[in-house]
Amino acid sequence: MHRTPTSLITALLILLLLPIVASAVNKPQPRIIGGQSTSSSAWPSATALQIRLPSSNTERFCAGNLIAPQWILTAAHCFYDIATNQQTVYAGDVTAYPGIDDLRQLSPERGKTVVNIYIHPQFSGVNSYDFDFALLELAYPENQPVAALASSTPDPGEIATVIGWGVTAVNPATQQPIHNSLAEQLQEVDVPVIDNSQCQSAMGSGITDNMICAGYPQGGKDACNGDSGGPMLVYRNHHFIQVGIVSFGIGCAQPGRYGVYARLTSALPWIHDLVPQAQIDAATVAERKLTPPTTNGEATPTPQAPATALKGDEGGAFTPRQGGGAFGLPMLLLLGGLLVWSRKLQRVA
Ligand code: 4AZ
Repeated sequence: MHRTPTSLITALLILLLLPIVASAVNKPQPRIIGGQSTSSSAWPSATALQIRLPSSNTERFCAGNLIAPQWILTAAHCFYDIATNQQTVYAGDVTAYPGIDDLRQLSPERGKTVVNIYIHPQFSGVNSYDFDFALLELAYPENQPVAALASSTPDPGEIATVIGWGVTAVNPATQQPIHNSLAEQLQEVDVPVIDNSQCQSAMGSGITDNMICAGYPQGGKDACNGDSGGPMLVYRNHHFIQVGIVSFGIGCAQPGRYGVYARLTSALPWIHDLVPQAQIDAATVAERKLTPPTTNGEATPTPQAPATALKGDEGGAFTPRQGGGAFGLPMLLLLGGLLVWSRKLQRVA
């Protein structure tokens, strides 16, 4: 009778166990503003924007989201000068990096040319941030998955996920953002949506119907400087869809203050006019994850198959937000089976 040597089975078991051990070691580390590292396989439409500020010849980073092959949705204030309240940044000053998650990988080959910046006609400027919407038109279409936009606004209490490369730490003494703590790896954070009248009590009467507030009364989780323009998303019908855009705040993650986001439903007619192919609540949306968020920010592993495979999905990896979730059970069953089998073989030998 043919026998499998025990050493071969041991080697096989080690090979199978390695990914489980590695995923435990590589668990995302919580940041001070309360987020965790994530990847472009989870958020394929996330876009980094490198913006040259012509007045000072310095740079600013914003985020954006690819909503059609040639269109990025972001915040209008990214292209404004705070001192003069004027648009000072134009298409030639912006390089877009769609589909990137690690800013250490910015390279000229990955940078995409922006040919037009459209600012929402009702944008009120950087003193009040009403209608903080901008659309960037790329020179060429991208073929990675695009995000869908929500046709309805999120409910107070609903958990929203926010992503970006902004500041990850605030100075505990001054509550000021620590500017050299910009993230290299894309970050995500889950925050509950706050009712607008409650937000006005905390943030003042400048909170308009075209804004959404989110955060915890005790602070600790928030978007911050550099996250501007990035998407706020909610999980509906097995997909994440965009409901807002990171806009402004009073400091970051402070108790009694909330992060403020541009409310996407206020801009849908304008977006539809410029980008008729933008997906609204689309079943084909490619922005998806294996696990929906829960109120404490931890994952509940409920794997979902993509509704439709899209161009660019071939061979794509969809990672669970925490290591091991979807991988665990089948692998444990397989390992158990192998152990029983190897014991049997040893007894026979
Ligand atoms: C900013 O300046 C910024 N805490 C974005 C979001 C928040 C604060 C500042 C919200 O990009």
